[in-house]
Amino acid sequence: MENILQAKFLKEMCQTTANMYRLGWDERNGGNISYLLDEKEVGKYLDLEKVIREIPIGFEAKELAGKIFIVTGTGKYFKNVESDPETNLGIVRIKADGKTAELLWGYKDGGRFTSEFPAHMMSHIARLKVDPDNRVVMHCHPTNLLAMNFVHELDDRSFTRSLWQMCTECIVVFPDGVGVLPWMLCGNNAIGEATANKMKEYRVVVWGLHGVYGAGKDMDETFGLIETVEKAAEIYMLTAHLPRVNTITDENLVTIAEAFKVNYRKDFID
Ligand code: 2HA
Ligand code: ZN
Repeated sequence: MENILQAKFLKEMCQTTANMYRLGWDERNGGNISYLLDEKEVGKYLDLEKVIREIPIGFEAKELAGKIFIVTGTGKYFKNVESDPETNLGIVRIKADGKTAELLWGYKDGGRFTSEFPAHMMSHIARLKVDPDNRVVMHCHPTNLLAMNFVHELDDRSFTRSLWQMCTECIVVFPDGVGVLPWMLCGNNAIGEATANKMKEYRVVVWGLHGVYGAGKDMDETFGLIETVEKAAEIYMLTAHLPRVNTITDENLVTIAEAFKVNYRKDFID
């Protein structure tokens, strides 16, 4: 067996959580990441027959039976993942019944996966139906995006338009737009179902007055997606209270979307 601390997926989890912490998106235990792994790849590092313990999931994730994820732990701080991955992360396999997860590695102090596991798993199910290459679901609390939630109406179309208008390349990075949920109680199946429902259409879902979910085919793409949304929100917050002299017009948006041949939400253009 090779040393799991050298595995690319483990290094990616460490680097990404450290980056997100550094950017101020994950204070205290804020945020969580789940990453769908390749069984053969995990098999290089772990005996897949050896289950440490079983953890109830709290809903039925039958569509994900047999799939293996590396997931941040509940109550754990992104700040600490890099220095102690085995306590702050876990590798779990969904059992055939869809109701239980088998712990293969990690959560060394007896911990378990993030309280947002239902939202993560339901989002994976929804995204895999749209894009079989989807691997990553990421949740965090980016500062400017959260600030924007307090001064902008929480509506998919108008929120997306405001973000697209803030940076020329936004419509290229998230042509599918941004879904927005109202404030909801977090950590339960209801917010998971609402998130997954938006994930049928969007790779970015704003949790009103809370944070954001992003999904993508790899860590860089998913991180870059949230980073771009947060950059746009930062420009919005830097300019919202000032007189607007110049603007990226709808005609500009269409011009760039067509030049880059992205399938943008035509119904979000005036
Ligand atoms: O796990 O961010 O939404 C901490 C959170 C919950
Ligand atoms: Zn959160």
